Amino acid sequence: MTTLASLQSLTRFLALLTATACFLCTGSGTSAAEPAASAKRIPVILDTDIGDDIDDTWALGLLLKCPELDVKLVVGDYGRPQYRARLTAKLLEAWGRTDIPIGVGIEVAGVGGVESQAKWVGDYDLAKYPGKVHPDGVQALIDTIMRSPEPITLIAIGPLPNVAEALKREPKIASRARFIGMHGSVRRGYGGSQQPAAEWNVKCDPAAAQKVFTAPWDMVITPLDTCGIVDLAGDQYARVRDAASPVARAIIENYRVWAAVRHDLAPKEVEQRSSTLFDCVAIYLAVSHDLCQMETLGIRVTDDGFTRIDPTAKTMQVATAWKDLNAFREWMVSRLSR
Ligand SMILES: [Ca+2]
Repeated sequence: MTTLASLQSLTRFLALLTATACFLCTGSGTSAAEPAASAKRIPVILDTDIGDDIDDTWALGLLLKCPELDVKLVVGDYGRPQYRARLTAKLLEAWGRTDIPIGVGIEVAGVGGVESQAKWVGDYDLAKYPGKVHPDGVQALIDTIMRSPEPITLIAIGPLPNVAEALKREPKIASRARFIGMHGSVRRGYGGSQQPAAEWNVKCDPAAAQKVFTAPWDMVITPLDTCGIVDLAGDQYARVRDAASPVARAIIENYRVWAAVRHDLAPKEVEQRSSTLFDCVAIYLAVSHDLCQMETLGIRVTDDGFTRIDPTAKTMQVATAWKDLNAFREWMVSRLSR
């Protein structure tokens, strides 16, 4: 008995020693902004309504500035498939990232508004994109997830017709991917309003959102509560506006073109601040949750596009507040401006 007790004691001591060594090696203070060179990269797919609001263009640029993430595919969602694919292709070509495949999303009838970055896209010919273009972007999304040896992180930053269609064609994708979305409005609405809203990405296609929000995958969302109050101004904005990197330059060029078409901001304002950068928070959540207050909540999508807390609904991690919004802005600016 004495020998056994000693052995158990020694085993416990060795386990403690190992745990301590692991803690010291990984470092509790490792910064999300400075990933270890040896860290394994996370395979991701971006599903985006790029070309409508300008924040998707910022988010795509930010995604490429995250060495933690390995982009396997970018698919345009919510209709206008050729416009979104051509804009994505021209950006990726400008950024020297034509190794990234592009998926052409499904057509959606009745998508209104104008193609607000069409002037920047110009006469770009998608057939000349040096990388791979998948005419059936939904199938490419399914195949990329199903063929991946490790789980894919699907980052969705627009309405969800593609993702709902993918779940319909191949429900098994939900067991082989995790979902991170810029969706919903839980306790806050637009601009920090106390009144939750039917958030655009959900409201455009509530049935698609219901399908995605009930699929059996791990889900993380940034609703308006966190993403709806993110913008850049002053010195932080100027650092991106004046940065020499191709990513920053193309983002600002597109922002100016977009603003001239949309008239959301006066030309003078465009030189002083960004619009709301909702989608950039979803990119951040693929890298880290440290700067957000995360809650595990049951979320139900209503038929009119609201996202209500409901303890009987599927649970997900929800970024409901910022622990340090300015640190997030700094994280974003340091990446975009380098
Ligand atoms: Ca978007």
